[in-house]
Amino acid sequence: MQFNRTFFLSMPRPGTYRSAMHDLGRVSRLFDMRADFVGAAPYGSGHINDTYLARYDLAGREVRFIHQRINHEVFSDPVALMENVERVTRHALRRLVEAGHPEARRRTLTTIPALDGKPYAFDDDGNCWRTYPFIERARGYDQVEDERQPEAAARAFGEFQKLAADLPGGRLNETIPDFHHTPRRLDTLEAAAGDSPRRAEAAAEIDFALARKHEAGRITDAIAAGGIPERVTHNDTKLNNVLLDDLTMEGVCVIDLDTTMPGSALHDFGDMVRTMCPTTREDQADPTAIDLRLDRFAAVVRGYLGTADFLVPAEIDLLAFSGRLLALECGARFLTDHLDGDRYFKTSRPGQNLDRCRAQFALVKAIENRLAEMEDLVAECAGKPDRNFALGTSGPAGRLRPT
Ligand code: ADP
Ligand code: GN1
Ligand code: MG
Repeated sequence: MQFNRTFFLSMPRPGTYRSAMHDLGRVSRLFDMRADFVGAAPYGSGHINDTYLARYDLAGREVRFIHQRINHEVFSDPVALMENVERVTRHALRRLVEAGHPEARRRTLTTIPALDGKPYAFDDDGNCWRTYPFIERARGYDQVEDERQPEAAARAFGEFQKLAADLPGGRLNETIPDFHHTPRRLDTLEAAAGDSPRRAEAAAEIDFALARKHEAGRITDAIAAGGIPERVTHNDTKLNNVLLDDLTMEGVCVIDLDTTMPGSALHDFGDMVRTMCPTTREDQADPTAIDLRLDRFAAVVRGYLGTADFLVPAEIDLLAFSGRLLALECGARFLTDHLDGDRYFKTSRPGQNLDRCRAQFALVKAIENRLAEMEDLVAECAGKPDRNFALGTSGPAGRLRPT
């Protein structure tokens, strides 16, 4: 679609505009809640959907749910998306129940049916809504606050991939085609830079990204050549997309399943490195403050390899590189959005996407400086004999520690 960027730059961001207008009491009546709606407020710091925490009264007891409007500008087919979510969550619940997990319904998202029994409902304005039970006594973190978090989160994402590996019923729908096709992301950046009024202020960042074009295809090329297998992957494994237990800091529930679809384990791992290893937050305005914590990287490797015991050597070889690639890809996406007038990612202040981009690119540089050490850490951990833990048995005794 052709559009005039100057016009878009002057428009309010669509997501913000609509958030203010949602009537959650009406949304609640689309679902078979079996409890009385009390109130709701915006919740969380996700960049894409409109998320509300809703309070209900169930015979005098407060129960909480998440109502979420799926961003249909980002996800063009919310029904196909919800078909994936339903398949993956039902499979996860079945496996957890079979394994006798005492908290099966806290360990996976489950959907509350709409009045017609479907796991989603459309409102009169054409918005697609879904409802999840609120996972209590756990939360997501925008940046690492406790050194137990990187290993626990990586372990949970590894378990999620393992659980999804034997998903019955054929290939999942692709909710966003080419989501992690880094070379195409760089092409899109180049096109956005071409006619953006914000091009000059971001010239250094545009050059930084395009100078790395030659290696952007390393993972996609390996997938195309058959060296890296397609798997069911999460594709958005940032730290705040796994809820960690308030007391134990253990990974409780992997959330944000909108991009769970065919993909590469490397993209999931790279996104973990990107969000769990830096010293600062994602939109850190001063990129010189950003560095990479190698101890956190070792923890992510331990947690992930401790559960993801299915990786082939070609995947293991590219794990460290994937962190660098995903930081580059995500930085390029933030930059593209800045050049496009902040239409994709939610922002709360002007220039936030450019700050996010600069932070990612500082991380790319930090990883480039330490890539050899990171590769050594992966090799050391991968070479250990016992990194295979069954679902739900990920206690401290089973953890790998590089010696
Ligand atoms: P987005 O795609 O916008 O990132 P998410 O699905 O990640 O949306 O949800 C946004 C935030 O809402 C999450 O980061 C998390 O804090 C919270 N959240 C979402 N679902 C649940 C849930 N079922 N229980 C508890 N918190 C949730
Ligand atoms: C978005 O939805 P959220 O906030 O968990 C984005 C990811 C980015 C991330 C950057 C569907 O994740 O791809 O890596 O922001 N999700 C989508 O923080 O584009
Ligand atoms: Mg999210």
